[in-house]
Amino acid sequence: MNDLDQLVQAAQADFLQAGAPADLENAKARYLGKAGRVTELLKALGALPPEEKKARGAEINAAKQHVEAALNARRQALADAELASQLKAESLDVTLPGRKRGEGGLHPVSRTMERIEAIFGSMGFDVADGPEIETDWYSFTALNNPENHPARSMQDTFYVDMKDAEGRWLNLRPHTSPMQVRHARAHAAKYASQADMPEIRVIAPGRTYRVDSDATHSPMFHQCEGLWIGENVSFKDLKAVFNDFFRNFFETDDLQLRFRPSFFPFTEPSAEVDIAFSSGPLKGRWLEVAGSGQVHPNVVRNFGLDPERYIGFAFGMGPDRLTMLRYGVNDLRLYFECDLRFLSQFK
Ligand code: 2U9
Repeated sequence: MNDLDQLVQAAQADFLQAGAPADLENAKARYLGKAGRVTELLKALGALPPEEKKARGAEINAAKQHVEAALNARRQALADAELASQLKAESLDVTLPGRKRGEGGLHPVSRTMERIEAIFGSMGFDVADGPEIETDWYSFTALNNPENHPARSMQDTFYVDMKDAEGRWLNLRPHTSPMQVRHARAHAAKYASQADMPEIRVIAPGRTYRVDSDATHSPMFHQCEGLWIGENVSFKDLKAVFNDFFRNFFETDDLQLRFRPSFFPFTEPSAEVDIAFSSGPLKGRWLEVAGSGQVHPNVVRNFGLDPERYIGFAFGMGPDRLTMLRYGVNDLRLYFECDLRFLSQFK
């Protein structure tokens, strides 16, 4: 093997050793750079006698071409390896199923609230909205609760350690009645002459708070109350409203309604309302679903209306419980656990 063959072999081995483009360029300089081995050989040609120069020059050039070919081959190999590893790192399996965007849904209690609003809306009821932090007057006094009524106690009602601008203690409303008082007072105040005042027909759905927490009670729960006040509104109308409402809500006519005498400070007479289905899983059981009554004259007076002229009824129900009955939910705590296995059933 002559010196040129050895040089080509050495260059090929060096280039193969280079693991990165920068190493390869350094190796190239050792052969083809200004002071590289091939360049030195070409420079040495000048010292040869003319008759040897041509043949030796041709041999060196042939060797140089082999070195350049080895260099280019290694460059290509390194570039190919780089591309392959890049492709591997960014690999995309186009056969994988697409990622779906999760589809949300309303909470079952929100669905019930919307359902209640829609059904009462179809019967001509407005929907009232109002503050969850209330004054004593709206939560209790306006509703004919005596000063010493137990509902006012700290065992039953959450108080806020703060008074309003007029020095009245604030509480988290224990029912949605304050909204109806506000609505009724605003309604009455709008009509200077009560002669042309339209009837008050309103429901008040929303969050309510009581000091109560166990398997069937949550300190935050929902209520929907309703109020219908006019010059000639009677228990007969209340019965018709409930009949329509519960048949619509539970989507069945297989349903009986029962009124049981009861007591509330804000209504007189008062009644609890039970329903019983004549088919289905709850067949034959009386279920308490609402409270109701004829609005107490003192409460009507607190609306700013004359109780000798205006009369009507009010009712209250618990959307949390209505949701349990409608969907067969057996544990109140499921509402608050944010478990998608439960929630995704209500889409
Ligand atoms: C005004 C006057 C009277 C609302 C009424 C009830 C009877 C009642 C309970 C049912 C289930 C509360 O969520 S619950 O536990 N409610 O029994 N509520 S009458 O009476 C009113 C409302 C507003 C101005």
